[in-house]
Amino acid sequence: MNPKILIIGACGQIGSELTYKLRAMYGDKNVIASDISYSNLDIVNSGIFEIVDAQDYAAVKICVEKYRINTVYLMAAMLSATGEKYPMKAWDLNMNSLFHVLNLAKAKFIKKVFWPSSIAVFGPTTPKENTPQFTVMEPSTVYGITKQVGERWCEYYHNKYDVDVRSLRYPGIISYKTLPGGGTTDYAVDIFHKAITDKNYECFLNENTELPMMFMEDAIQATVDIMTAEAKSVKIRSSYNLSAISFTPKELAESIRGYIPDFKITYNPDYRQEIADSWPKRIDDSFARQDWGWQHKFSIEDIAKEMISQLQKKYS
Ligand code: AKB
Repeated sequence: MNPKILIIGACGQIGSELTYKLRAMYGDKNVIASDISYSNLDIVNSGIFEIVDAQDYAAVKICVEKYRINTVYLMAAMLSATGEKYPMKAWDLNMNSLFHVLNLAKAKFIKKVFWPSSIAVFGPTTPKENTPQFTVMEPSTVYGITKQVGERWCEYYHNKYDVDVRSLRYPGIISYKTLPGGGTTDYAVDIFHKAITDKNYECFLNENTELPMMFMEDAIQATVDIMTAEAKSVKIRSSYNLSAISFTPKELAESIRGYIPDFKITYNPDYRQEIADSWPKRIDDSFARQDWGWQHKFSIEDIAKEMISQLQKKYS
């Protein structure tokens, strides 16, 4: 099957980089970017772009039919921190959009779906070290609840209706092209911008909060790998644990000081601390490594080097 792809939520942090990567792989005409607004002009101007509200089933279906789409990457979501401010909006967006895409696949309008889950599916009662693939999952955020429920529905649609849906539990993703928005792990991107512009950063998590993180290039590679793997290799149809590195704000600040020696960090934890405290520190992703060959490339040192050199160019 030659992929004809629709990316929903293409203006966001991961959606935008996925758009560039998939266009490089499959050609501009075969990758349609869409979002609810023109919030990222680089993406809007980079190829075919459609305004699509992920919560509007008819709008998604019209776009799928117009371009004869066979593969959907559903990247639209409200993340953990914003979700706590708008619980019902987070529930509606995260669940309605998933059902629309799963139902389009059930009705055979599309053949393959990618839907991101998150480390937010885990909660305070989950083991925090080497969190297993199959373990206690009692998420304490609305975002985490939507991701956990979404995983159950993905597996259900796969088992009952033969829907080819594939999913990853993303950790915090670090990138320089598009800013993240509304997440608890966003500090790990903001810190680089502020290190370059102000040499100073006030962190909303405390210094020893260890969380799983990953460089964007690794996250995109994992997404491409799972989507191009043979169907029989993708044995888990809820969502795969996915891991690269883990660090604390203090450790990240130390890496940044390797390039910006006078960088200073202060700590002023807010409501996001409780969210971070409910998540694992390190994830065991051996199923992803065994089933479809996942391997990460970027260490914390690689990330600091790449982020600083790219952002120095951007701000110069
Ligand atoms: C968030 O912080 O909400 C996201 C996530 C870990 O899914 N980056």
